[in-house]
Amino acid sequence: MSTNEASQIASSESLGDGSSDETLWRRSLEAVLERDNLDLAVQPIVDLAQANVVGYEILARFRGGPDEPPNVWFDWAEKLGLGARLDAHVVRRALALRAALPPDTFITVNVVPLHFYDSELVRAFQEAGPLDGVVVELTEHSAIDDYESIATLLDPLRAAGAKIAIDDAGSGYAGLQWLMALSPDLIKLDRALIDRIDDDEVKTALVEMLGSFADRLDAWVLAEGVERRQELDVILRLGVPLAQGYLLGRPSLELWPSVEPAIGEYLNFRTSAEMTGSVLAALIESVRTRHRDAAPLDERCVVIDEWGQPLCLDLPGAPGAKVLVVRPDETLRSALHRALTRDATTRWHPLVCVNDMRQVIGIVRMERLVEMMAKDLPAAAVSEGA
Ligand code: G
Ligand code: MN
Repeated sequence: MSTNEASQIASSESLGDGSSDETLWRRSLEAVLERDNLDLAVQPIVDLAQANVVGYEILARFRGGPDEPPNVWFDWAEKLGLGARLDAHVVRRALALRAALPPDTFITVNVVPLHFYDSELVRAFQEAGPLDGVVVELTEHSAIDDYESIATLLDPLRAAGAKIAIDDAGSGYAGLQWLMALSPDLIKLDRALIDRIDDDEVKTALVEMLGSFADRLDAWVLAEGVERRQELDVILRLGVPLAQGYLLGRPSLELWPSVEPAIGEYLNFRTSAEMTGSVLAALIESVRTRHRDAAPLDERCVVIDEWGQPLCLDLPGAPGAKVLVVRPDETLRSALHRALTRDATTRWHPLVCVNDMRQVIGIVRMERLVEMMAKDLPAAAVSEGA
């Protein structure tokens, strides 16, 4: 090596222009494409009303290269011009899983819509024959100028039986224009929209809006990234039919993962309460509990005895507050009446909902009760006051 070459290498390294990174990534991606250095993880998609798995998102997990998360691999593939080939490869592998798919379930596969301009990806779908039970998730990371022509490229897939989903809806690039051009069959609400939705009325309103938008398009809505029970409670209250996330089931290398048992049980309980026509049941939100001998928590919680029965309520600024107990089958009117006849200091405290054994199921907040009551008023009563 001449001193000139050596100094060039040294300077390119010190400038950090990434050319050595580039070589490493190119080699690793080629190993995926040529030697199939790839595992598929599968994450359950849950029908909340039935508490069962109706589909599975297929997710790529890369082997034997840089220890980076899958999105970094996909970004590098894009940067090196291998994006469409990588999508095609994962799609081929995913479609082959259909042979073992449990009855009456679907799979979803992720693709970048612009890659449909590449014949390699088109071929991966063409060669798979009928596409019933396949949902194609369109994942966009950059702006698209021509929505209509991409929609046209999807027609053959739809004709072969595939359904189309918009991934990460409500985030940066998956806007309303895209939704309108595509008329998707499924709208997957971005994780960011679900994260802490229980504390955020704006996110709640957005999910409600996307839900009614989906109704108009005759599409299903799916909440992604459900990690906490409180988030699940909100999407149940909003009537979102499908959900996915760590709470319901993590991506698994073992086929085919089922719903997290405790959550399945909880969903069954919620559904059976709703089947009996209980309005109150739909308003229940999860709450932390603590045994009376345990140290106070730094958030709202119900203090319970050894039977799981409520003793009092620790609220911010009001520890040890008296509880008002309700059953899921109590009428809205009765619960509201009993709540409002409490003394002024506790009148607006949440109610504690219990099961037949008087164990805590959750709480019902007063604002939800009032909101639901207002919805039940005849239109005349509402407009009269306006
Ligand atoms: O963009 P898309 O929604 O396809 O992203 C899927 C990724 O999200 C996968 O890598 C999966 O592991 C991850 N994921 C799935 N469920 C959850 C969740 O509940 N929380 C978080 N943070 N990530 C999740
Ligand atoms: Mn996805």
